[in-house]
Amino acid sequence: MFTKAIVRPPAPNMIDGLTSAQLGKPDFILAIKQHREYVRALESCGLEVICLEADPEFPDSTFVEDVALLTTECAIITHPGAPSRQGEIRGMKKILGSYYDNIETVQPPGNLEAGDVMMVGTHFYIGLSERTNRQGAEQLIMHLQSHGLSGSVIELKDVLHLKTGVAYLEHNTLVACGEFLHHPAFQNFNILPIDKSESYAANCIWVNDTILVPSGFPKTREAIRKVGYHTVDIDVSEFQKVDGGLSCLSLRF
Ligand code: CIR
Repeated sequence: MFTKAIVRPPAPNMIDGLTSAQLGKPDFILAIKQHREYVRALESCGLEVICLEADPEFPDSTFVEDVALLTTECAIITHPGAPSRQGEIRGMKKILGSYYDNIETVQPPGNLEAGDVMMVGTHFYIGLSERTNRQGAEQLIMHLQSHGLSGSVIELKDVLHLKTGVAYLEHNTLVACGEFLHHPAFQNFNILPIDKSESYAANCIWVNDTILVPSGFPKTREAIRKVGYHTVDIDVSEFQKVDGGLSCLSLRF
């Protein structure tokens, strides 16, 4: 179970965040409202939400998931592969120091964004992407192992981050689309396939047995409900415009 989440509201220049989405510029005021609803949803799942200050120096800084990996044993501060995001780790050590005794860091030339890391119990799948390189993944595996955890790599083909296309919903169940549907690493899981037309909804999140699903993807929501989960729809349309999804907006621990 998670008890806490860290979030950072978007700054006005989130509209200039990195993107390949071609969905137009986000509406900042709407993004703020959606972020508030997102926080409320986390709270309604029983989490204490720690809200950092918006950081206008970094347009993508609302996507806190990418700058740290929080486990039951340790926190690992990443080294984002996107140069414009590398400064986002500033201050992270101090923030995480309030919650963790053990804090590790990924160092260059290792790159790692934790949107590429999927936790399954004590094992962590690490996507090799344009943002996460082999050195970054190897450093992470070393840190995990030193705390009694484990990791393995998955080579990505089409997606930005591993969790753009696959999400672990506990109970040995995954939602997956595209390149992950038949990936050998995932064949021992119960896979709920995501329709290609709803691929954005593959980035949903498990929060204490409630699944937060992005609004507007009814097939995915029904597939998840059908296997017994309670779901909550959250509208994150303005974050989708800058390639962000539900998982990227918080660090849950
Ligand atoms: C980026 O390209 O870095 C941001 N615009 C979106 C980051 C999304 N993060 C994630 O999927 N974990």
